[in-house]
Amino acid sequence: MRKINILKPILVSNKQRAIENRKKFDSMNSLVINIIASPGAGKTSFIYRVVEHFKRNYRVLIIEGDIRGQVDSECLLKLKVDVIQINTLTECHLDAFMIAQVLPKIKKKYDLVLVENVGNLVCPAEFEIGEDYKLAILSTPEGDDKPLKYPLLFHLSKVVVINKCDLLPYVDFSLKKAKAGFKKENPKIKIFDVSAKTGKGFEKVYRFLERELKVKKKGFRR
Ligand SMILES: Nc1nc2c(ncn2[C@@H]2O[C@H](COP(=O)(O)OP(=O)(O)OP(=O)(O)O)[C@@H](O)[C@H]2O)c(=O)[nH]1
Ligand SMILES: [Mg+2]
Repeated sequence: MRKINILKPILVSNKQRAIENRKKFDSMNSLVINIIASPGAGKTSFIYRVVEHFKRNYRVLIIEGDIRGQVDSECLLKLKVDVIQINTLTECHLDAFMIAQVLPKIKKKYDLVLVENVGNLVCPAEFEIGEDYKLAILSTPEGDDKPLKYPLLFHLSKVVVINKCDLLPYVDFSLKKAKAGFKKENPKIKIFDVSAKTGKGFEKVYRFLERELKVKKKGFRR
């Protein structure tokens, strides 16, 4: 039996499309963040807090990726910002072609585009979508060994958010061990410890994103 390696060409053509998407977002000076985590880690809860904070002074768009349904979009629409839903149906990640399909729906210039990828620690890391960077979320009940077991995401992410820190007293999760794992994969990674439930730790996230938005507004590529 002959084995045909199709993953490489798929990733190459995806990368080409991601570059085109990126040009479009850059032309609008939109900061695009690809948010990746396991199912239930707190992507929507994180986005909710970030949008609630920034929507007063910045134009925000959320692109919501789910296999099916629009549960998260319905929740985020309460924030009265624009939300575009993508249902991937059989795919466990967003890809650059899916983002390209919704680009014509983007009629306004947005300062911040937050993309909630499909809940998965593996496949979304492999497919660029035209983002400025990836932001990974790991929640404490998932365990502190995840950077060692799913290294690609943490290797490629500029930022990692450790969520559900309010649960630290109840779960076996060492912040020190997790952070060492992230740094091993990516010595430059920026780490935030938060609780999207209580809001603890978000002031630092807001300050970081505020700086990022200002840089992007001046038209610098990252
Ligand atoms: N205790 C605690 N619960 C949290 C926190 N953040 C989110 N949750 C809860 O965790 C569950 C999942 O949160 P979501 O924000 O929906 O997670 P998600 O990653 O968007 O999930 P999917 O979109 O289904 O992959 C919800 O019940 C949240 O209320 C947190 O910081 N602490
Ligand atoms: Mg969600």
